[in-house]
Amino acid sequence: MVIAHERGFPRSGRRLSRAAAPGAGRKAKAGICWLAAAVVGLSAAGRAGTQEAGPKPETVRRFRALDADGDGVLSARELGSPARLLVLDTDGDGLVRLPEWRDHVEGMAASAAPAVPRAPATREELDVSYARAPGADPAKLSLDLFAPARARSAPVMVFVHGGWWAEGDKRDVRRAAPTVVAEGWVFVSINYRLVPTVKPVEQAADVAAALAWVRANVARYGGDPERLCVAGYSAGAHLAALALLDPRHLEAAGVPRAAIRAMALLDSSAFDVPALMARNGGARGEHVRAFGRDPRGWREASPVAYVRTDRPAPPALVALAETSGPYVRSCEALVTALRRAGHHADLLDVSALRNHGTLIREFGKPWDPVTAEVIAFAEACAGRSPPAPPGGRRALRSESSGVPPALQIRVTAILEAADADLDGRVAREEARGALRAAFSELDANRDGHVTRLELARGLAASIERAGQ
Ligand SMILES: [Ca+2]
Ligand SMILES: [Ca+2]
Ligand SMILES: [Ca+2]
Repeated sequence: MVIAHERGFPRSGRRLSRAAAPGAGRKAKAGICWLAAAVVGLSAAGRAGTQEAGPKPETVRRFRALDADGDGVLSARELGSPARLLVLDTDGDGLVRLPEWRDHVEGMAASAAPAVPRAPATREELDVSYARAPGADPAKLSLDLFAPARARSAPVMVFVHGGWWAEGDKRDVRRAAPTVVAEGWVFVSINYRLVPTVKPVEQAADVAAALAWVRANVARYGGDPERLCVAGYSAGAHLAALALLDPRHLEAAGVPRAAIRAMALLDSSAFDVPALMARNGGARGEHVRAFGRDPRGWREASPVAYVRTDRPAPPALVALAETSGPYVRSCEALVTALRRAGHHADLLDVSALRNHGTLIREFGKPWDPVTAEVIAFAEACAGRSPPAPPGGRRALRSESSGVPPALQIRVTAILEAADADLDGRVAREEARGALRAAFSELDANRDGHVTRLELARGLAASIERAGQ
């Protein structure tokens, strides 16, 4: 069944829940007024005169320093870039007045709640059977597909859920669909048969079979069958790596290796199965249930065992959240093996922000920095943005990933005002005024659309350049 629909219901990005904590009395009330004033100012600065206190002297001094012709307003030329005008001109009249400037310089650090963007117009196809097996539950060999409503040759992200090889469902990551679709990607979440019905090696074969279905069918939904990226979490990261690195799986499914542009592997302790099982205290009951007690089976199910110099491997982003030994050793072992064999592998340490559970609980939320990293890596590997930098180890430390909450609100407001066809992005034809002037600067991958993440990154960069 195909459902094409426009989910264009507006959702307010301006929540005041943090300030409205119960029992905080008079102080909280003042806090609500202050936050409300700051937020209203961000969206409609012309009304910022409702704030009682005047701007700080330093705010006025900086404003006047930029106002070269002394007419009391800042033009795009005086600001130095159309992107800066876009951030500051909240009433859209093409000029920045003192209240708008004041809201920006005095309000950007406000701890506003993140803005929830509207879900993009999406074409969904749910519970599609991708393979059959004797005696198998058909629901376990099925997938859900979400495509931008008017996609054309869009790259495709295929997600493999987690759950100790024995639990979990493709619906677990459904919340990621609008976020990935808004960036112009087709998003596919797959099921696979579970332990104890099958073993991990057969689960990896299921993953490869799902990839074969996607390759054969995704063009019907506007996806590009030559640009698939595979992401997985926990057991799903292990299965994705096994399906892509043991060449027998893709061969048996008839999927050319070159069609797989990237793998994003989120926090698995099982990339090196023999090391996990042999180490005293490393393996848990769930590992024994999945991998058994026979060491020969461990090696066959171990992704690192298939990494070789003379065998291609997709560029890898390995995210490490859990700081316990087995996860650290597993993620480091895979990245080290891939790099030693001459393949691209990034280790992204997200442990300052996430643990194994919160990594997936937050994944796919609109401003989740881990999701933004996965999309940026996939974009680079799919050839839609500059190539990924040489493999290295990086740590994520900031929840807002360089996009302060107040800027998130501004990005959402700009997008929703300009996005006439509700696909979650601004096409060049949709852009007006300062957005039109800044379009080329903001459309980092030059695909004719400015997405939410492109807008957020571009505007954050323009603020950083201006030293505000
Ligand atoms: Ca203005
Ligand atoms: Ca649009
Ligand atoms: Ca773009």
